[in-house]
Amino acid sequence: MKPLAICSFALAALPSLGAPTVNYDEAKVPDAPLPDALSAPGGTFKASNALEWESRVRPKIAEFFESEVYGRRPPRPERETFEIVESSDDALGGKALRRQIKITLGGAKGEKSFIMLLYLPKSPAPAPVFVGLNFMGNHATADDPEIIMPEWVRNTRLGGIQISDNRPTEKYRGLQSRRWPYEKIISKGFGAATIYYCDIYPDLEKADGAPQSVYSIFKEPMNGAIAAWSWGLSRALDALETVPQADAKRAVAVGHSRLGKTALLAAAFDARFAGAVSNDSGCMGAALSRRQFGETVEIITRQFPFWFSPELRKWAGREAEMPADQHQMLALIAPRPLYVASASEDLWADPRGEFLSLAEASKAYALFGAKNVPSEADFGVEKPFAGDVGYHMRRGGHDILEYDWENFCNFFSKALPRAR
Ligand code: GTR
Repeated sequence: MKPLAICSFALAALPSLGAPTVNYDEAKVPDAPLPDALSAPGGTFKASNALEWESRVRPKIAEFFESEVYGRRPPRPERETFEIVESSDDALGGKALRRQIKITLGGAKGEKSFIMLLYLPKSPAPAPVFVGLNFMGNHATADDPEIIMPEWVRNTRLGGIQISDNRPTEKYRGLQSRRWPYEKIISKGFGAATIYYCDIYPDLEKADGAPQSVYSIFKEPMNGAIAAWSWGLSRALDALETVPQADAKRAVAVGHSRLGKTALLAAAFDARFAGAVSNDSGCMGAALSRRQFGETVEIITRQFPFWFSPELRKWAGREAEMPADQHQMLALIAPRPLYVASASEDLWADPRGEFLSLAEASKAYALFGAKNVPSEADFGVEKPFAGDVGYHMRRGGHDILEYDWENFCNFFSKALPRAR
């Protein structure tokens, strides 16, 4: 999609407002200095080593993002059960194991269940696993007749097929397989686990799906769809911990776009994730908010207020005053391996802002001894950087494709610790 088309779609979807201008001109990026990556919000204390970072800076940054940006993630549920409801040792043409695990979560006010689809390589040792949510139902991620469909889907249009009654359709089976190249992932020695994101929190896009979300099992009121989705990734990890052929200590949170924002939050707040991938996550994902390039706090909080803490709205148009920016969100993942991917035509997500954010976050990695971190010269189309953190900008538009996965696998093959 051309940037212009993305822009006019987004603006058309906005409620009537004095149309916000979307800036795609590098010369018009405000000259707003970034908060120091190693300083606590407010700039009172700067870490000069990893211990100071962990004890005096990191918790304050985490607190900022929970209270002002995403909302607080719910606690681990009181009751959790995992049931393998379908299994094959001969999936994907004999190359993989398939497990479908029903995850049931119980809280003070009820229960929620959904299914995690998992493919694993037939390897002698437990395999590292990419864990991500999907947009259209597990069955849309592969042309595999055994994949169980969700009970409810959001009304959407895909491959010319419109859903208007919230009922899943066989016609969606495999329609998003280009985004989930399982055979490639398996051939690289990784597993892949996925859950349909609306099973966790329905993304109604024009209204808040909170009443049907996982939040409904808790007594306490909660908000923020991204926080809920990221919490869902942690529940996927709980399930993975029960699968002997999966190495849950080497699980990498992955996601595209709004689900890339989600993957970052999951890894930032759940230290069990060994790493994270942000693909085209853009505004309130990897991209620096201060640049106000492409999507801004103003636009995203008008269009999707329920994705975030209600507090975020007050920073619309005041990005330069925000006590922390997204490079500090990325820094929360240090020293675990982090990969940020952009796409050259996806200006809405601000590729340069995503890259600069990663480069700044690398200062936190350096505190832990990282030496191979990106600099300005590493920003370019299809010249992947794979050091202590990773980055690439694929040629093309807003999507997650085999080229992206190939590079994620290459990076994490080296960056993840060896199996213990
Ligand atoms: C857009 C939103 C982006 C991104 C995207 C997506 O409408 O403005 O922040 O999250 O949706 O998830 O595809």
